[in-house]
Formats: sequence, structure tokens, C-alpha cells
Amino acid sequence: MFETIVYEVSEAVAVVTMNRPDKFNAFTGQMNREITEALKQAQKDPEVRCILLTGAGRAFNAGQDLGEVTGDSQVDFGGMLRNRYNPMILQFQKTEKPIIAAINGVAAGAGMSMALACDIRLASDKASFVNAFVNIGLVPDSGGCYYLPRIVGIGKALELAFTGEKVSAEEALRIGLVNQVYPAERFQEEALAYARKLAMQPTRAIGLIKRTMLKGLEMGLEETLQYEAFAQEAAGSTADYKEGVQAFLDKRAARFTGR
Ligand code: LHQ
Repeated sequence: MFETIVYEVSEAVAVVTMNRPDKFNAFTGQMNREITEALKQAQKDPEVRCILLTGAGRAFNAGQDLGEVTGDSQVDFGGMLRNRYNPMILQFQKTEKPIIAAINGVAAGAGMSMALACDIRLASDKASFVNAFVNIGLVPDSGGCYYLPRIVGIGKALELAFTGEKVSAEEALRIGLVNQVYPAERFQEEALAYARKLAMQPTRAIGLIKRTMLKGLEMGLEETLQYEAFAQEAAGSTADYKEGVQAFLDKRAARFTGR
């Protein structure tokens, strides 16, 4: 049973809702562990073919709960990251199903980093992003130094990390930080509809695309070509591949099952 998040599966989508609304869903150690566990559970469950991560109340996630860490330099920053945040962020990459961040409100600090570790970012027009680390004299963590420059480019990434200024949803869309922005009134249904659509895709191919592209970020062309050949062998042996080709030949929409 989870206490800091709500985990619900319906129509092939696992919705993970961070649930500390009075603290703007700020992270506690328990929440780090529960999000990691929820992703593992979704990965194992064959019924789940897409994961949607969102926040209860007005915020998406405001980063580390600052009530837990005083301004005291005795806090074990390295230990907190190594034991709590790093395994959580790595789990986003290890999960071979699409993960959507449905950013309903502010995403700050490690909350912003976690949104960056998701595969797709959908934002409400009331959402915003604050690379808040510098505002308290810290460095972007939880993958922020990895994903942010890869998503928006090094120039913009350094600007956001140096200034710690709030970025609106509209600006986030302009700089490629989010994929789509929807009006707040319709946000939940739009995000869910997007997730349902991805859940109907050939899930094994999606997992292989995710793994291969993320590896491709780290490899040269030759190695990537090799990995693509390996991934294609795996994708080409799925029932969804057979169905995709048959549906094309039959001139009908494919009915993928994720197998
Ligand atoms: C919060 C928080 C919060 C507790 C809002 N904690 N209550 C890793 C390793 C080790 C140590 C340190 O950290 C890390 C990773 C990190 O994430 S570092 C960065 C930590 N996060 C921040 O520095 C962000 C702090 N929050 C803010 O800058 C603002 O609250 C944002 C921009 C998120 C929202 O601003 P507003 O919309 O103006 O809302 P607010 O400031 O009024 O906050 C609303 C409530 O949420 C408020 O509580 P209250 O009881 O007064 O209504 C805040 O205290 C609470 N809250 N963030 N991180």
C-alpha cells in the first residue's frame, strides 16, 4: 500500500498521483521510494501499457521537502541523492513503457528534474517550471544536469539553472521543454486521452524505441546502428509486428495487444 502517492490502473494506463497537496507534493524519502516502487509495479504488470505521473492539488511537485532538510550543512546531500533520488530517476529510464508527466501545476527543483526524466511532458496552461536549486545555493540534481541540456540545449539549460526563474507553460512549449499545453479546465481528460492513445501502441516496440534512443544519446553512429539491428530483431518477433503488417495489407487499423 502506498501512502504518499495514489496508484490506479484503468484501461491500460497506470496513473500515479503524488499526494501531499498541502506541501506542493514535495518529496520525502518515502515518496522517493514509493514512486520507484510504483514504476517497478507498472513495469511488471502486463495490463499496464502507459504510465501517467501527476500531482494532487495545485502543484506537480516542488522538489525536496525543505522542512526535512534544515539550512544546516551537516545534511548528507550525497547520501540522500545516492540512496533516494538516483535510484528513482534511474527507474524512469529502466521502465520500458512510455511515461508521461502530466504537469498540472508548478514543477520545481527535483520535481522539475523528475518531469524531465519522463518520456513525454504534457502541461496545463497553469503549470510552470522553476529550476529552484540555485535559489537555495544548490546544483541541479536528480538528472537535471543530464536531461535539461539534452532537452532544451546547453545555452537555455544554463540560463534556467543560473537564474532559477519561473518559466510559464507557454514559454516551456516555445523552448521545447514540454510537448503539449492544454487549458487547465480540460487538462486531466486531455492528458488521460493522450495516455490511452500511447497505451494502444505496440508496447514492446515502444519500450525498445525508448531504450535504443536513450542509448543512442550515449553512443556513436556505428554502435547505434548495431543496437538498432538488435532492437529490430526483437521488435520484428512480436505479435504486434505481425498484426501491424497484416492490418496494413487488410487496409484496416491495427489492433495492438502489447505482445
Ligand atoms: C514546500 C515546498 C518544498 C516544503 C512549496 N518543501 N514545502 C536533493 C538533495 C538534498 C537536499 C536538497 O534538495 C534536493 C533536491 C531539491 O529538490 S532542491 C530544491 C527544493 N525545492 C525548492 O527549493 C522549491 C521551494 N519552493 C518554491 O520555490 C515555491 O514554493 C514554488 C516555486 C514551488 C511555488 O511557489 P508559490 O506558487 O508562490 O507557492 P508557495 O511558495 O506559497 O508554496 C505553497 C505551499 O507549499 C507553502 O506552504 P504554506 O503552508 O505556506 O501554504 C510552501 O511552504 C509549500 N512548499 N515548496 N520544497
